Amino acid sequence: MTQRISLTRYLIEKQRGSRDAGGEGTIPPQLRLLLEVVARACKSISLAVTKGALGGVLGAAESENVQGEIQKKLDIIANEVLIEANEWGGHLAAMASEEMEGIYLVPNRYPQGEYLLMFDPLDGSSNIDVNVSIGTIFSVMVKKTEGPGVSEQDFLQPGTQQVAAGYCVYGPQTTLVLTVGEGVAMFTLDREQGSFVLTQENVRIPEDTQEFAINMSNMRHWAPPVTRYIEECLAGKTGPRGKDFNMRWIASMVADVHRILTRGGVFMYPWDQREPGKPGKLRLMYEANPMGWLVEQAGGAASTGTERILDIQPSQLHQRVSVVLGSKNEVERVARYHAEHQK
Ligand code: P6P
Repeated sequence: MTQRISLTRYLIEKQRGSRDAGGEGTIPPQLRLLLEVVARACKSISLAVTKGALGGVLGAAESENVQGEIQKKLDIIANEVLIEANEWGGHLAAMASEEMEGIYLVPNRYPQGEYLLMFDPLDGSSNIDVNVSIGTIFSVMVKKTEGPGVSEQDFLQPGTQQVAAGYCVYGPQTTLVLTVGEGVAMFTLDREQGSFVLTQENVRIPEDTQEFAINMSNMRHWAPPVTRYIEECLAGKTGPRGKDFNMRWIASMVADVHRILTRGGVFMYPWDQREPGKPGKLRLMYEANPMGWLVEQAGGAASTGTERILDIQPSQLHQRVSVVLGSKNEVERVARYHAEHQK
């Protein structure tokens, strides 16, 4: 029987090889602790999600988040689980969440560390009450400024500055997907043992695909390059692409990205003219950046259509961005169509 490698062993072996220990690895002890704590929080969230109606956790809370979206009870529960799990460990300087307006400073009663943790505690909330996969997305950076103070400015670093990123998808399996800059690994939760077990390493996204993910109901609002790309996919074998395409849209970014990491594809939530002042619907810091890095680490690409997502210099914590990510050759084609249109 092949030996089972737990998340803990995976992280310790990376830490052992870390630069701190004279190795080439990339997981200093405090980062290993952070990732184990986040994984433990995801296990708790998975338990709450799995209970569904039996746990009295479905439905809307009586509140709105910073985005003006009605919060689901599970949104708030997941946010609280992540805050409570991480605030006392001494590894964090501060946290930021889709569900909170400002940053969350580590309380003075706890030691402060150097890491900045950003998360969407429960992405895909519209799917919670209809029992469709949802997930937690997280991104880790290092506070670069000296001294004890932490501000929102400390979080506003390009996605290239991430030191770890991942998500946990709560679906038929609960699977944690993680990168620390050395490729992408997947860990499946063994509920009997209560531990995440390594089930895939060196995840690779095929450079070509015949599957696209976009919310087609927005078609009349898209910019011309997006319309051109999708219409060519729909034209199939007899069209310019010379092959048929399939479509998927789960309306849960974590589930759509997990499918793309597993079998390829292209995911698009582009700018559209419904709210022309907004660059897109998805958030840069805790959705597009972590997912973009994971996809790049698996050999894919992540673009706004006109620039690499990870190169964007953020100006606001909750800023939105247009997202095209997945199979490299498809993302490059969409970017080419944008460039041709601009000419
Ligand atoms: P729409 C979920 O609310 C989310 O932020 C992403 O997870 C998902 O990809 C997208 O919005 C779905 O948006 O407009 O299709 O409901």
